[in-house]
Amino acid sequence: MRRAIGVLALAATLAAGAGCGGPKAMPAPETPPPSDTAADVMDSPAKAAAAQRAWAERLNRPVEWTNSVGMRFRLIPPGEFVMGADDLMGLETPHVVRLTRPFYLGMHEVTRREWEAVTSKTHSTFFPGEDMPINFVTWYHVQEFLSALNKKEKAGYRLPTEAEWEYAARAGSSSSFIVGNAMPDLDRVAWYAGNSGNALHPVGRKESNAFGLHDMLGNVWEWCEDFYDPEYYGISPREDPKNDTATTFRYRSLRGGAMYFNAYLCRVSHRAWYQESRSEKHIGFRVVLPIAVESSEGR
Ligand SMILES: [Ca+2]
Repeated sequence: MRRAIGVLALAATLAAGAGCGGPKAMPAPETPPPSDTAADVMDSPAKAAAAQRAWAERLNRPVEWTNSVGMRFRLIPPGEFVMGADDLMGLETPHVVRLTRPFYLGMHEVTRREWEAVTSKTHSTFFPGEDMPINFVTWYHVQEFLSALNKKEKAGYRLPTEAEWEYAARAGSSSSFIVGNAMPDLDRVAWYAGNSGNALHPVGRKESNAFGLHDMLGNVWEWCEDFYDPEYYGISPREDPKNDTATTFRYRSLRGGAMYFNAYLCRVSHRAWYQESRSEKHIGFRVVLPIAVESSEGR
């Protein structure tokens, strides 16, 4: 545990110094949530998987969808969950969050092949391989990728909010490592310091969660949309929280841990941060495609 805090403190110091359906376009304007939505309480993986199937049917959309550049997505149903956990530093205080809209989330971290297909540029050459997660990306690099992807598909792709990320990663689980709380459980779902050989690995080689998402824990740390504020969830709204207030050093939230880091930092509730203008070999991302919901589809 001492190492975990040390790594966290180092990160802060650095930042302070520093369906299987076929490809098709899916424009997705943001729309208000149905006013009578009664969110499912996602308190078990089985319930999460059932809600995913039910919402796919309700929306007449596939559970799994592939876009025009081959990026695969899983449908994430709206729902309510307990975000956070009791942790050593009091940064993860448990609180109830309700997400009111369904969305698609990348099944994998964005890969080098996908990055080059969207931007027509080579980026990082660290840990080469087409199926490796793209790395060494700043938050701004990610915005450039999203802009190019949105132009290509005439859609509204974006980063997940921190709440969306944790909700999707848990997929109904209350365990630290999604499939359990022990080290063998983390081994099943993540590349981390204990099994990665200090290297990135091709995406999708570890077990998925109940929503069908891979590598939410470990491999690359994943940028989120929110500015990082350690106290945000003490004042955040219950529904669809997102911190848009810039902090002094423009920290953005990072989630999931990475291949260089120990198990404590790869817990599903762990909150990390980094300056948006900085990049590292262990930082990448995955993307959200919002799904428009007609009011008649509400409950
Ligand atoms: Ca990851």
